[in-house]
Amino acid sequence: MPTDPPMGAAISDISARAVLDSRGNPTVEVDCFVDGLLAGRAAVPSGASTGTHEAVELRDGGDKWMGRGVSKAVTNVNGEIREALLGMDPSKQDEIDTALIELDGTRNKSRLGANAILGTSMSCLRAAHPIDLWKKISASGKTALPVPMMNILNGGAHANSNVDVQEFMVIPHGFDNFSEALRAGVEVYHSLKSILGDENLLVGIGDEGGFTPNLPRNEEGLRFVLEAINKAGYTEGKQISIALDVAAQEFYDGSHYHIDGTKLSGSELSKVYSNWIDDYPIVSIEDPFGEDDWGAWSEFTAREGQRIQIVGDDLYVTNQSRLLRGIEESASNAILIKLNQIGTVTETMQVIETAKEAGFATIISHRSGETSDDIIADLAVGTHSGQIKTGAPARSDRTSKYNQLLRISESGAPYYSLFQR
Ligand code: 2PG
Ligand code: MG
Repeated sequence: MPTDPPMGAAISDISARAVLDSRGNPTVEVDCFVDGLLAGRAAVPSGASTGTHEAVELRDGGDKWMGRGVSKAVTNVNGEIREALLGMDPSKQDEIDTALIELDGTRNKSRLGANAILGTSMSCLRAAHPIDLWKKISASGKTALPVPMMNILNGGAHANSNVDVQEFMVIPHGFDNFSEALRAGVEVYHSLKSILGDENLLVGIGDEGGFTPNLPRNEEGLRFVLEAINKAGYTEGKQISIALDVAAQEFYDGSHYHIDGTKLSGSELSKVYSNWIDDYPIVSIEDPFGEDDWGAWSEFTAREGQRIQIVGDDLYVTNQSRLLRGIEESASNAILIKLNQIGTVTETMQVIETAKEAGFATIISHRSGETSDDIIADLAVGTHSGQIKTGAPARSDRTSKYNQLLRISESGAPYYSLFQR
């Protein structure tokens, strides 16, 4: 059984390669060796509906891999980054990440690539704590298994359908422990499959494992998910509720939102959301507006922030200065956390801390392009974040995170209490 490296241990090698992600694109995987032994390995995820303010994912361009190769990022890890980190103490995550940020020298990690930097940062974190990572990263000593947000109907950039809303999720919040909540969410997934099958709408699954029907209107997605909750034998609102990730930037032209074949202002779109909240058990909406439409966010949060969780993803891109603006302007009451939006473990932890201090809810999230790397499960528990968003219970790139949470749940870590009514 591996243990944490002894005091005074040193990084003896860093080595990267390209592996495949869940969409068949190359991504960076990094190995961190301590005192001659492989101690930590990590792979970097990749988004499709990325925010323009995210740290830069370095891709090769050109013809190979449709331009999506990562050989430059791999070379950066195996060359400059390795050189800078050799001999460092793997348990000094902040020193490692500071060295990476300084070596890159740009504001958005565009020189070495946020994929090269994050793969290294995560591999060092794992090397420092090969077992029970979730326990070791808890700064406050507080840990909690998160409530899952399970994306069972995929639209937007993750599906080949006419649905504008990117993610229709279920949150099984009315259960006493993680495994019961997960089971309930899985049962709803299967009941949605049978409902869509009966309607001849079962055409396959999207990038995050949810079903991808064509629907006459986005609201139909809400109707189907509600029906699936009931068909599985659960009470909506009390046991299981609905969360949306609208990813509205994807249908925003800079002044209007193109949804359901109509063209709406931010204010008009916010009324659509309010009607949906009136009619369906919605408890959370992510990215209801574009990434720079700050006014629409603040107006909506002022009106609905007491009723539901309003989550900034493309708005904040796990970036401290954008989050501080959001806190200042009351643009939302929650933040989505993605390691690769900012590019190091330390900066991610700082953003989580800042969000919590401001009373924001925090949700640790996967990307639509994933690998079987399950580090976000440990991150969610160890930071006491409360919620994790990691797709449908389908395909190993999504279930690896749920399965790691099941393993952690055996240790008796407490379960987060969310939206208990
Ligand atoms: C999102 C994510 C993950 P992507 O918008 O929240 O679900 O999608 O990784 O494509 O940005
Ligand atoms: Mg999102």
